[in-house]
Amino acid sequence: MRIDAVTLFPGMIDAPLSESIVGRARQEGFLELGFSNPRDFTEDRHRTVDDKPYGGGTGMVMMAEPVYRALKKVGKKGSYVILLTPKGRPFDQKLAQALSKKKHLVFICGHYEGIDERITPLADLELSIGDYVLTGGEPAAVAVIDAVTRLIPGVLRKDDATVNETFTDGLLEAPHYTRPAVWRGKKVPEALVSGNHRLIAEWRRAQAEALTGKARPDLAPERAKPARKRKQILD
Ligand code: 6GU
Repeated sequence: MRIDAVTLFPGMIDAPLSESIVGRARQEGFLELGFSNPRDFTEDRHRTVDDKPYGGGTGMVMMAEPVYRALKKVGKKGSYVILLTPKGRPFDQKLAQALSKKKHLVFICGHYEGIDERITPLADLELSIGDYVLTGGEPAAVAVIDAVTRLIPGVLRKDDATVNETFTDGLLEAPHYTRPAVWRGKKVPEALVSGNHRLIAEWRRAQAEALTGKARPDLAPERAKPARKRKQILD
């Protein structure tokens, strides 16, 4: 897959995505990551990319033309263009899966108070990573690119590493343990050291349902809801 980011701060995306699994995916050619900087498409002496908002107010707004030119430079016919904004659709695992099947993604990262609204219609999707405000779209692009890249076939050494994980079946994952079997007096749960694969699978399923019902009842399937919540629905 190829991904391009339209950003004034390519280093905020390039550096974190040069480490660990995504860094390796780039080196091995599973992901080609490119950048297009609106500042490189300005023509004035100061390379101006932002201006005061019409109607007044605080902060600066990114000007449409440099962003437009930076986008034109990387956008092709089949590109899927994503505008990162806290006003966008909330990102989730389902969307990560859908995006991992695209050939070319282009992320437009706003900074300052945002981008001139006339850029919005150029995007196929407005996307947010949650209900809080970041200084710009760059950290959001990192999160989305990370979540998408690990779903590209071949990126994770064990293909089934994404089959049973958190959110894939709508549940949080069961807890994990590694050696030693007893650490500072705390034992690993009996089922996990039993060697009985059916028992282990049942234990993990039960843990996942209990944990989801407790920590995230909003995303829990009905069987994972705490008893009190289930009753409320019947009341
Ligand atoms: Cl995509 N951008 C900004 N600036 N803030 C955010 C966000 C995006 N998603 C959540 N908060």
